[in-house]
Amino acid sequence: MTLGKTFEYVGRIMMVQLFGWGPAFGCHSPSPYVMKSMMQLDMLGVAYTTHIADLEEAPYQKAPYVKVDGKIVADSAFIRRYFENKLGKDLDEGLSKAERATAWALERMVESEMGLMLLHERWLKDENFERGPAIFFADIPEGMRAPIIEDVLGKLAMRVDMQGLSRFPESDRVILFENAVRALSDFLDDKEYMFGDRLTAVDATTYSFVHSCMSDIFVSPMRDVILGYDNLIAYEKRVGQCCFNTNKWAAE
Ligand SMILES: N[C@@H](CCC(=O)N[C@@H](CS)C(=O)NCC(=O)O)C(=O)O
Repeated sequence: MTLGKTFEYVGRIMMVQLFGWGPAFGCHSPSPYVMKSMMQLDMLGVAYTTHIADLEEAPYQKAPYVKVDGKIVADSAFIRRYFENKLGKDLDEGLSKAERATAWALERMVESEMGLMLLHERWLKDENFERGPAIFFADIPEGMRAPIIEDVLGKLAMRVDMQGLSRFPESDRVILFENAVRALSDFLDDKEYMFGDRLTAVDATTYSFVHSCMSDIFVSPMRDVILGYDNLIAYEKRVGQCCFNTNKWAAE
């Protein structure tokens, strides 16, 4: 889909293409990382077109990635960095050193703690896999589908097992998840955004993962945990209304 589709720097017009996936699983994207990059590109004033990711061309076999005049930049952290450098902008402008350190620690907590739980809940619970991720395999011919799914799920299960999360009983997984959610809620407190009345980089991460964990198409304790924190519910609604008020994947 074309959205103005260019941005200008030092007198040049550049084509920016963002690769990921559009609305799915009751979310603006099935991938919180794709949502994070969409939001950060918008915050930086970068216009882009959206395209379905081809994980074989993606340098790390992951989305999001962008193409800028054909050059690929991959990983949401590096996409942010690339455009901040290119445009001489700073998504954390106005934050002190201590606030920047806190922002980065919060971002990595959200991605590692909530991200792994999200992966566990969506992919490794059979019922949820059928409700969501199974769609990614729908185009594979039936005879080949089951072994491919088994291979993918085996690798994901190994990853979650190595980290240790799936070795805990569900009640303990929920305690860890809630620790992260409570930290976000306590930090947000009664502010509009994470660091006050202006969006900063970590809002893109926080919003995208909170929004993803609140999806009501999956059977998971994640949504119920978040529903216990009124300020996060209001934040999710507020940021969604301001930053995702159009479907940028409509033509895909
Ligand atoms: N560190 C990466 C994480 C991206 C990521 O994990 N993307 C997932 C979708 S949510 C993906 O593409 N997974 C495909 C795979 O690992 O095979 C980022 O920040 O962009």
